[in-house]
Amino acid sequence: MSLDAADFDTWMRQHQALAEQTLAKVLPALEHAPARLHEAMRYAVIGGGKRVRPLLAFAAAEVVEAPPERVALAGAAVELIHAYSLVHDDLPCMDDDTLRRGKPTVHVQYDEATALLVGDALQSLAFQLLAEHTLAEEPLRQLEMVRLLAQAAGSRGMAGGQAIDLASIGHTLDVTELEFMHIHKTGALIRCATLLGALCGNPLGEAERAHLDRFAKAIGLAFQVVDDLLDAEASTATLGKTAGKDAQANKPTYVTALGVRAARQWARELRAQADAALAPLGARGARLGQLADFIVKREF
Ligand code: GRG
Repeated sequence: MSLDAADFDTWMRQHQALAEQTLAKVLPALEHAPARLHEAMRYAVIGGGKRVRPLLAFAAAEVVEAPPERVALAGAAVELIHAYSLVHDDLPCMDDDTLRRGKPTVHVQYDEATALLVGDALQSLAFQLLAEHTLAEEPLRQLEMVRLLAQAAGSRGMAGGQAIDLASIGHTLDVTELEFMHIHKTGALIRCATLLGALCGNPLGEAERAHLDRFAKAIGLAFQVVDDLLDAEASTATLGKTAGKDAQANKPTYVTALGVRAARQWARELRAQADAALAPLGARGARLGQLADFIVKREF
Protein backbone atom coordinates (compact mmCIF):
# COMPACT_ATOMS: atom_id res chain seq x y z
CA MET A 1 0.00 0.00 0.00
CA SER A 2 1.36 3.41 -0.91
CA LEU A 3 1.20 5.83 1.98
CA ASP A 4 1.63 9.17 0.26
CA ALA A 5 0.24 12.52 1.40
CA ALA A 6 -2.97 12.27 -0.66
CA ASP A 7 -3.62 8.81 0.68
CA PHE A 8 -3.17 10.05 4.24
CA ASP A 9 -5.52 12.94 3.63
CA THR A 10 -8.23 10.59 2.39
CA TRP A 11 -7.60 8.19 5.28
CA MET A 12 -7.80 10.99 7.80
CA ARG A 13 -11.04 12.42 6.42
CA GLN A 14 -12.66 8.97 6.24
CA HIS A 15 -11.68 8.14 9.81
CA GLN A 16 -12.63 11.54 11.18
CA ALA A 17 -16.06 10.95 9.62
CA LEU A 18 -16.26 7.48 11.15
CA ALA A 19 -15.30 8.90 14.56
CA GLU A 20 -17.96 11.60 14.18
CA GLN A 21 -20.67 9.10 13.17
CA THR A 22 -19.78 6.82 16.06
CA LEU A 23 -19.96 9.67 18.57
CA ALA A 24 -23.32 10.80 17.14
CA LYS A 25 -24.62 7.23 17.46
CA VAL A 26 -23.50 6.60 21.04
CA LEU A 27 -24.61 9.93 22.52
CA PRO A 28 -28.07 9.74 24.13
CA ALA A 29 -30.91 10.78 21.82
CA LEU A 30 -32.66 14.08 22.47
CA GLU A 31 -35.97 12.19 22.82
CA HIS A 32 -34.66 10.80 26.10
CA ALA A 33 -35.07 12.91 29.22
CA PRO A 34 -33.40 15.10 30.31
CA ALA A 35 -33.42 16.55 26.81
CA ARG A 36 -31.49 19.71 27.71
CA LEU A 37 -28.58 17.76 29.20
CA HIS A 38 -28.51 15.43 26.18
CA GLU A 39 -28.58 18.41 23.84
CA ALA A 40 -25.69 20.01 25.72
CA MET A 41 -23.70 16.75 25.56
CA ARG A 42 -24.07 16.74 21.79
CA TYR A 43 -23.17 20.42 21.65
CA ALA A 44 -19.95 19.63 23.52
CA VAL A 45 -18.94 16.64 21.42
CA ILE A 46 -20.22 16.94 17.86
CA GLY A 47 -18.52 19.11 15.27
CA GLY A 48 -15.21 20.90 15.21
CA GLY A 49 -12.70 18.61 16.92
CA LYS A 50 -9.74 17.22 15.01
CA ARG A 51 -10.44 13.79 16.50
CA VAL A 52 -6.72 13.18 17.03
CA ARG A 53 -7.33 10.58 19.74
CA PRO A 54 -9.71 8.37 17.70
CA LEU A 55 -7.32 8.77 14.74
CA LEU A 56 -4.48 7.45 16.91
CA ALA A 57 -6.64 4.47 17.86
CA PHE A 58 -7.43 3.80 14.16
CA ALA A 59 -3.77 4.12 13.17
CA ALA A 60 -2.62 1.83 16.01
CA ALA A 61 -5.31 -0.63 14.93
CA GLU A 62 -3.48 -0.98 11.60
CA VAL A 63 -0.54 -2.48 13.51
CA VAL A 64 -2.76 -5.32 14.78
CA GLU A 65 -5.41 -5.63 12.03
CA ALA A 66 -8.23 -4.72 14.40
CA PRO A 67 -11.84 -4.52 13.15
CA PRO A 68 -12.71 -0.82 12.54
CA GLU A 69 -16.11 -1.05 14.29
CA ARG A 70 -14.38 -2.03 17.55
CA VAL A 71 -11.74 0.64 17.20
CA ALA A 72 -14.39 3.27 16.48
CA LEU A 73 -16.01 2.54 19.85
CA ALA A 74 -12.72 2.46 21.75
CA GLY A 75 -11.68 5.74 20.08
CA ALA A 76 -15.07 7.25 20.90
CA ALA A 77 -14.61 6.35 24.57
CA VAL A 78 -11.31 8.29 24.66
CA GLU A 79 -12.81 11.20 22.71
CA LEU A 80 -15.70 11.45 25.19
CA ILE A 81 -13.20 11.78 28.03
CA HIS A 82 -11.33 14.40 26.01
CA ALA A 83 -14.57 16.33 25.33
CA TYR A 84 -15.50 16.21 29.02
CA SER A 85 -12.06 17.56 29.95
CA LEU A 86 -12.46 20.50 27.56
CA VAL A 87 -15.89 21.36 28.95
CA HIS A 88 -14.60 21.34 32.53
CA ASP A 89 -11.34 23.08 31.58
CA ASP A 90 -13.32 25.98 30.08
CA LEU A 91 -15.33 26.57 33.29
CA PRO A 92 -14.78 29.83 35.20
CA CYS A 93 -13.16 27.89 38.09
CA MET A 94 -10.49 26.57 35.68
CA ASP A 95 -9.42 28.31 32.45
CA ASP A 96 -12.53 30.49 32.27
CA ASP A 97 -12.83 30.48 28.48
CA THR A 98 -15.74 31.53 26.29
CA LEU A 99 -14.73 30.04 22.92
CA ARG A 100 -14.10 26.41 21.99
CA ARG A 101 -14.05 24.85 18.53
CA GLY A 102 -15.23 28.15 17.10
CA LYS A 103 -18.38 28.39 19.22
CA PRO A 104 -19.35 29.52 22.72
CA THR A 105 -18.17 27.16 25.46
CA VAL A 106 -20.79 24.90 27.06
CA HIS A 107 -21.22 26.95 30.25
CA VAL A 108 -21.71 30.09 28.13
CA GLN A 109 -24.20 28.45 25.77
CA TYR A 110 -26.04 26.67 28.60
CA ASP A 111 -24.96 27.35 32.21
CA GLU A 112 -22.26 26.26 34.64
CA ALA A 113 -24.26 23.52 36.33
CA THR A 114 -25.12 22.02 32.95
CA ALA A 115 -21.47 22.17 31.86
CA LEU A 116 -20.46 20.32 35.01
CA LEU A 117 -23.09 17.64 34.41
CA VAL A 118 -22.17 17.36 30.71
CA GLY A 119 -18.60 16.52 31.75
CA ASP A 120 -19.76 14.04 34.37
CA ALA A 121 -22.14 12.30 31.97
CA LEU A 122 -19.61 12.15 29.11
CA GLN A 123 -17.11 10.51 31.43
CA SER A 124 -19.64 7.87 32.51
CA LEU A 125 -20.68 7.24 28.91
CA ALA A 126 -17.05 6.59 27.95
CA PHE A 127 -16.79 3.74 30.44
CA GLN A 128 -20.23 2.44 29.49
CA LEU A 129 -18.98 2.04 25.90
CA LEU A 130 -15.98 0.01 27.02
CA ALA A 131 -18.21 -2.19 29.15
CA GLU A 132 -21.15 -2.89 26.86
CA HIS A 133 -19.55 -3.82 23.53
CA THR A 134 -17.14 -6.61 22.70
CA LEU A 135 -13.97 -4.73 21.83
CA ALA A 136 -11.21 -7.28 22.35
CA GLU A 137 -10.67 -10.96 21.67
CA GLU A 138 -10.45 -11.78 25.37
CA PRO A 139 -12.39 -10.38 28.34
CA LEU A 140 -9.16 -9.75 30.24
CA ARG A 141 -7.84 -7.58 27.44
CA GLN A 142 -11.06 -5.60 27.42
CA LEU A 143 -10.77 -5.16 31.19
CA GLU A 144 -7.30 -3.81 30.59
CA MET A 145 -8.82 -1.21 28.25
CA VAL A 146 -11.10 -0.08 31.08
CA ARG A 147 -8.16 0.11 33.47
CA LEU A 148 -6.00 2.05 31.00
CA LEU A 149 -8.72 4.64 30.38
CA ALA A 150 -9.48 5.04 34.10
CA GLN A 151 -5.78 5.50 34.83
CA ALA A 152 -5.28 7.95 31.95
CA ALA A 153 -8.24 10.09 33.00
CA GLY A 154 -7.62 10.00 36.75
CA SER A 155 -5.43 11.67 39.35
CA ARG A 156 -2.31 9.90 38.03
CA GLY A 157 -3.21 10.96 34.52
CA MET A 158 -5.18 13.85 33.02
CA ALA A 159 -6.96 15.09 36.17
CA GLY A 160 -3.64 15.04 38.06
CA GLY A 161 -1.95 16.93 35.23
CA GLN A 162 -4.72 19.51 35.33
CA ALA A 163 -4.20 19.92 39.10
CA ILE A 164 -0.49 20.58 38.51
CA ASP A 165 -1.37 22.99 35.70
CA LEU A 166 -3.67 25.01 37.95
CA ALA A 167 -1.09 25.05 40.76
CA SER A 168 1.64 26.22 38.37
CA ILE A 169 -0.05 29.48 37.35
CA GLY A 170 2.29 32.36 38.05
CA HIS A 171 5.24 30.03 38.74
CA THR A 172 8.24 29.14 36.65
CA LEU A 173 8.59 25.45 35.80
CA ASP A 174 11.78 24.00 34.38
CA VAL A 175 11.54 21.67 31.40
CA THR A 176 11.49 18.53 33.58
CA GLU A 177 8.59 19.87 35.64
CA LEU A 178 6.75 20.98 32.50
CA GLU A 179 7.25 17.54 31.02
CA PHE A 180 5.88 15.85 34.14
CA MET A 181 2.77 18.05 33.97
CA HIS A 182 2.14 17.42 30.28
CA ILE A 183 2.84 13.69 30.34
CA HIS A 184 -0.16 13.61 32.67
CA LYS A 185 -2.44 16.39 31.42
CA THR A 186 -2.23 15.78 27.68
CA GLY A 187 0.03 12.78 27.12
CA ALA A 188 -1.88 10.23 29.20
CA LEU A 189 -5.00 10.29 27.04
CA ILE A 190 -3.05 10.30 23.79
CA ARG A 191 -1.06 7.31 24.98
CA CYS A 192 -4.25 5.59 26.08
CA ALA A 193 -5.93 6.14 22.69
CA THR A 194 -3.01 4.47 20.94
CA LEU A 195 -2.91 1.49 23.29
CA LEU A 196 -6.68 0.99 23.19
CA GLY A 197 -6.60 0.87 19.38
CA ALA A 198 -3.92 -1.81 19.58
CA LEU A 199 -5.83 -3.83 22.18
CA CYS A 200 -8.76 -4.20 19.74
CA GLY A 201 -6.79 -6.52 17.45
CA ASN A 202 -4.26 -9.36 17.40
CA PRO A 203 -2.20 -9.54 20.57
CA LEU A 204 1.10 -7.65 20.47
CA GLY A 205 4.27 -9.15 21.88
CA GLU A 206 5.81 -7.44 24.89
CA ALA A 207 8.56 -5.79 22.84
CA GLU A 208 6.15 -4.54 20.17
CA ARG A 209 3.84 -3.09 22.78
CA ALA A 210 6.79 -1.31 24.39
CA HIS A 211 7.69 0.23 20.99
CA LEU A 212 4.11 1.41 20.53
CA ASP A 213 4.06 2.84 24.03
CA ARG A 214 7.33 4.71 23.42
CA PHE A 215 5.84 6.13 20.23
CA ALA A 216 2.67 7.23 22.04
CA LYS A 217 4.58 8.91 24.88
CA ALA A 218 6.78 10.87 22.48
CA ILE A 219 3.91 11.97 20.29
CA GLY A 220 1.78 12.94 23.31
CA LEU A 221 4.49 15.32 24.42
CA ALA A 222 5.08 16.59 20.87
CA PHE A 223 1.36 17.36 20.67
CA GLN A 224 1.65 19.58 23.74
CA VAL A 225 4.79 21.39 22.55
CA VAL A 226 2.96 22.20 19.29
CA ASP A 227 -0.11 23.27 21.29
CA ASP A 228 2.04 25.72 23.26
CA LEU A 229 3.57 27.07 20.04
CA LEU A 230 0.14 27.50 18.45
CA ASP A 231 -1.21 29.26 21.54
CA ALA A 232 1.66 31.74 21.27
CA GLU A 233 1.69 32.17 17.50
CA ALA A 234 -1.65 31.36 15.86
CA SER A 235 -4.81 33.49 15.77
CA THR A 236 -8.06 32.91 17.64
CA ALA A 237 -9.83 32.53 14.28
CA THR A 238 -7.49 29.74 13.16
CA LEU A 239 -7.56 27.92 16.50
CA GLY A 240 -11.28 28.26 17.17
CA LYS A 241 -10.33 28.95 20.80
CA THR A 242 -8.84 32.00 22.48
CA ALA A 243 -5.22 32.41 21.36
CA GLY A 244 -2.56 33.76 23.72
CA LYS A 245 -4.38 32.26 26.71
CA ASP A 246 -1.22 30.84 28.31
CA ALA A 247 0.61 34.18 28.44
CA GLN A 248 -2.57 35.95 29.54
CA ALA A 249 -3.03 33.47 32.41
CA ASN A 250 0.68 33.62 33.26
CA LYS A 251 1.09 29.89 32.62
CA PRO A 252 4.46 28.22 32.18
CA THR A 253 4.74 26.66 28.69
CA TYR A 254 7.42 25.22 26.43
CA VAL A 255 7.54 28.63 24.76
CA THR A 256 8.23 30.44 28.05
CA ALA A 257 10.69 27.73 29.17
CA LEU A 258 12.60 27.30 25.90
CA GLY A 259 11.66 30.12 23.53
CA VAL A 260 9.96 29.62 20.16
CA ARG A 261 12.98 28.31 18.21
CA ALA A 262 14.03 25.75 20.79
CA ALA A 263 10.42 24.67 21.36
CA ARG A 264 10.11 24.03 17.60
CA GLN A 265 13.34 22.08 17.69
CA TRP A 266 12.08 20.06 20.69
CA ALA A 267 8.88 19.15 18.77
CA ARG A 268 11.04 17.92 15.87
CA GLU A 269 13.23 15.94 18.27
CA LEU A 270 10.17 14.28 19.86
CA ARG A 271 8.87 13.48 16.36
CA ALA A 272 12.21 11.79 15.62
CA GLN A 273 11.93 9.80 18.87
CA ALA A 274 8.43 8.72 17.86
CA ASP A 275 9.75 7.63 14.45
CA ALA A 276 12.57 5.63 16.02
CA ALA A 277 10.07 3.85 18.26
CA LEU A 278 7.97 2.92 15.22
CA ALA A 279 10.88 1.60 13.15
CA PRO A 280 10.79 -1.96 14.57
CA LEU A 281 7.09 -2.24 13.64
CA GLY A 282 7.98 -1.82 9.95
CA ALA A 283 5.18 -1.12 7.43
CA ARG A 284 2.50 -1.83 10.06
CA GLY A 285 3.47 1.42 11.79
CA ALA A 286 3.38 3.57 8.64
CA ARG A 287 -0.02 5.12 9.38
CA LEU A 288 1.06 6.09 12.88
CA GLY A 289 4.11 7.75 11.32
CA GLN A 290 1.91 9.80 8.99
CA LEU A 291 -0.35 10.79 11.85
CA ALA A 292 2.66 11.84 13.92
CA ASP A 293 3.64 14.14 11.04
CA PHE A 294 0.16 15.65 11.01
CA ILE A 295 0.29 16.21 14.78
CA VAL A 296 3.63 18.01 14.61
CA LYS A 297 2.88 20.04 11.47
CA ARG A 298 -0.74 20.99 12.26
CA GLU A 299 -1.76 24.63 12.20
CA PHE A 300 -4.75 24.46 14.57
C1 GRG B 1 -10.66 19.30 33.50
C2 GRG B 1 -9.81 17.06 34.34
C3 GRG B 1 -9.69 18.20 33.42
C4 GRG B 1 -8.69 18.21 32.54
C5 GRG B 1 -8.48 19.23 31.54
C6 GRG B 1 -7.54 18.76 28.32
C7 GRG B 1 -7.29 19.61 29.47
C8 GRG B 1 -7.21 18.97 30.81
C9 GRG B 1 -7.19 20.93 29.34
C10 GRG B 1 -7.38 21.62 28.04
C11 GRG B 1 -6.45 22.75 27.95
C12 GRG B 1 -5.36 22.50 26.99
C13 GRG B 1 -5.08 23.59 26.04
C14 GRG B 1 -4.68 21.38 26.99
C15 GRG B 1 -3.57 21.17 26.09
C16 GRG B 1 -3.75 20.22 24.98
C17 GRG B 1 -5.11 19.98 24.54
C18 GRG B 1 -5.82 18.91 25.22
C19 GRG B 1 -5.60 20.70 23.53
C20 GRG B 1 -6.93 20.49 22.95
O1 GRG B 1 -6.96 19.28 22.26
P1 GRG B 1 -7.19 19.19 20.70
O2 GRG B 1 -6.28 20.14 19.98
O3 GRG B 1 -8.68 19.73 20.59
O4 GRG B 1 -7.11 17.76 20.29
P2 GRG B 1 -9.83 19.38 19.55
O5 GRG B 1 -10.77 20.55 19.68
O6 GRG B 1 -9.24 19.26 18.17
O7 GRG B 1 -10.44 18.11 20.02
